[in-house]
Amino acid sequence: MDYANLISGGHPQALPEDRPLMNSRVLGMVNFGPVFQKPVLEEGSPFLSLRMTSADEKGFVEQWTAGPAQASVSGDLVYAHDGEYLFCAAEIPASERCRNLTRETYLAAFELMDELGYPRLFRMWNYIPRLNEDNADGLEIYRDFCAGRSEAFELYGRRRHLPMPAATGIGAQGGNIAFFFLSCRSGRVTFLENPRQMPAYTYPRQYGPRSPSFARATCVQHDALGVLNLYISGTASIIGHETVHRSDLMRQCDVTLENISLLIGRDNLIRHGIETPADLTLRDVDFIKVYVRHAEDIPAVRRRCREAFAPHANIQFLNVDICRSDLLVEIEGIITVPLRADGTQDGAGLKPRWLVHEETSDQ
Ligand code: 3EB
Repeated sequence: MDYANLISGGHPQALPEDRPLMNSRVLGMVNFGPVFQKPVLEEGSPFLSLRMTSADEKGFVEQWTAGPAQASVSGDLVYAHDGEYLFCAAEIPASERCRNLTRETYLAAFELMDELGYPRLFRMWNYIPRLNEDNADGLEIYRDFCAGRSEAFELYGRRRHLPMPAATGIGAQGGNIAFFFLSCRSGRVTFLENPRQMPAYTYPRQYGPRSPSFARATCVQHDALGVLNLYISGTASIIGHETVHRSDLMRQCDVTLENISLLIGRDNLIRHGIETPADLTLRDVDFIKVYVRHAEDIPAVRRRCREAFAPHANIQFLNVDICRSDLLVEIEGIITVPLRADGTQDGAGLKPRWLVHEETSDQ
């Protein structure tokens, strides 16, 4: 795989829809770079390129690998699955109002999960250019997106119970709206809320016609594996349903980090029926993405995050808009917890690999 070419915006060809490829171990790849490209199959694996950096930064590639996977394209959906996990990426084509296409694309994705037999949706990422700008009706694009997404969950929920997954809904520096998600077949999936945050799907009307559809985290366990994975949603400086410390960057960082600590702390895990051998803290979080609204804030946020997280943790900082215009920073991550007393495990569960381009490595 020629990552340099991918990162710099090469033009991989989509494969014909009727020729699924077998035996790649790559479930999906997402480029966080300067060029948007809708999802395609690239060397037999789903590949989505997001415009999340400026032209002179080169970003990183997030790679999800699993068992031998089968990949295909269905309409706007590009996906791969390995018998336990499904990775699926989609673009939502540009329009004056995104509600309807968001609903339809989400519904198509839910149907795919069901048809292929991976109904346990546990993590979604949504990238929304011009997030805080108004659409043709004067409705903020993020709120318009939330309306379509919420309708999809509601409509689908009438047919089959579909709990809301951990998610990120974040800005992008260009391109179209795009998302990707992970679902599984047999893993035990638990959705977590934060004791000091109102569930986002019950936010009051003041934040838009329909609330955001996501849980604060998802725990995925495969009993035979000896590990569990905790996928932490984008987390911000929100207490109850209110933004706190409106124009204070460092305080917003602190509240965000506290929110994550409370979410993954022993009391909250026990409240959700999850037991881990040791207490989880910020030092256990990896694959951390820190979204920062103003580029000039990145050095200060980086310093604070480097103190809070473990020295070996993978962290990337991305300069994009955040879904409330008063939020300055948002943080997400993944935890892998060994469960057996003897420390043995038969795999690491599903976590990504990051292929980081030198220019933007965080050293
Ligand atoms: C919040 O807590 C901050 O719309 O999918 C965080 C994570 C946020 C996911 C989404 C939004 C989303 O409300 C924003």
